[in-house]
Amino acid sequence: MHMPLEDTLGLNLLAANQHQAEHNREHFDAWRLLCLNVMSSPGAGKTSLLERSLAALAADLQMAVLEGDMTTQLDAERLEAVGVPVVPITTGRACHLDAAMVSGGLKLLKQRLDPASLDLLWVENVGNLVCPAEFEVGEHRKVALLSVTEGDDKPLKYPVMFREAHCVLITKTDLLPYLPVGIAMGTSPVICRLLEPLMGLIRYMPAPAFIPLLIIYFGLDELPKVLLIFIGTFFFNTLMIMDAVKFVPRELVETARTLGGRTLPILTRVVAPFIAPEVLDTYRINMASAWNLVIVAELVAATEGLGKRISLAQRFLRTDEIFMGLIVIGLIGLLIDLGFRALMRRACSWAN
Ligand SMILES: Nc1nc2c(ncn2[C@@H]2O[C@H](COP(=O)(O)OP(=O)(O)OP(=O)(O)O)[C@@H](O)[C@H]2O)c(=O)[nH]1
Ligand SMILES: [Mg+2]
Repeated sequence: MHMPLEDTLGLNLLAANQHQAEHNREHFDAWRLLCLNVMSSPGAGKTSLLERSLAALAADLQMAVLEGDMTTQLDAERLEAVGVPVVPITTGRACHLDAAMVSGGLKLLKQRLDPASLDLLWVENVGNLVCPAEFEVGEHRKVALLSVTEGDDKPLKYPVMFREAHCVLITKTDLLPYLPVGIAMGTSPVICRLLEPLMGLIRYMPAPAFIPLLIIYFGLDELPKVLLIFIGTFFFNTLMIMDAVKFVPRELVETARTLGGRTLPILTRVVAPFIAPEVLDTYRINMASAWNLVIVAELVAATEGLGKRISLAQRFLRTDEIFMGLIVIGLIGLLIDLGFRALMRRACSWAN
């Protein structure tokens, strides 16, 4: 059910806030300063951005910060350490700064300096992707941060924030190389869209059609058969495993990362065990294709093997031998399948 803020809290609340925001804005304009409202989900890097920006701009601009936080003054202390005046605004239970709070912060700021001496006033809003977008504080520009670890679906899930923002900064891009490809594909439709068509294209090329090329390049030995099985199964397996990785709950990965897990241990101890049952099942299903491809290779070009025997039997119209060959092929396939099921039961007993 769609319940916009206006329906639940009433238009008056926003109207009163808007009125105060316009009032703040008049002050900002009178003081000829630029006010930026920096917003993001908790921990996306607002204070870090300010720490770096304040240090980099300090020589050219006079700046101050209104620092919104629900309970602590930790961020205010971090920014004070850069040598810029900071007024902490503790919002208590409110999940955003509103125009009245900013007006209160301005009064405290005025006790420390003349706002007309400022070029730039930063407002760090409370970490939240929803409420801060609804409440104007009189800012000239809204800046939204989105860190790569949050997932690229956030603009879809929190549209107001990203629609209202004049500028969106992608943060923590240094972490991108550490996101395993599979997880990146599972969480990022963009990366998925890049790789999936290539995989899909090769997957739809029938493996037996590669046999002439394999014979030309690698002869009639074992290697062309192994390569044929590889072509016929690798891409399908890869796509299935990617899908399995997509369903690894993000909370598991993020919890492991928060507890200090590095990429390789997370892959081997969180992702791998989670997808193991599905991967083994994919291998089991694909084993049938691999087995079929061995027989096809032997039918077309081999000096021995079950496929070769069937092909010889056809030449001499020995249908009984052909039936026998088919039954043996089926039985071997069934044994392999049962072997895989037994392996799954032992290796992933916890998943049953
Ligand atoms: N790797 C990496 N870590 C970052 C980056 N920016 C911030 N961090 C880290 O992310 C954590 C949160 O950063 P903050 O700057 O405190 O985030 P915030 O948005 O101010 O958080 P709240 O005020 O609590 O909403 C800190 O441990 C930072 O060191 C970045 O670009 N790369
Ligand atoms: Mg902060």
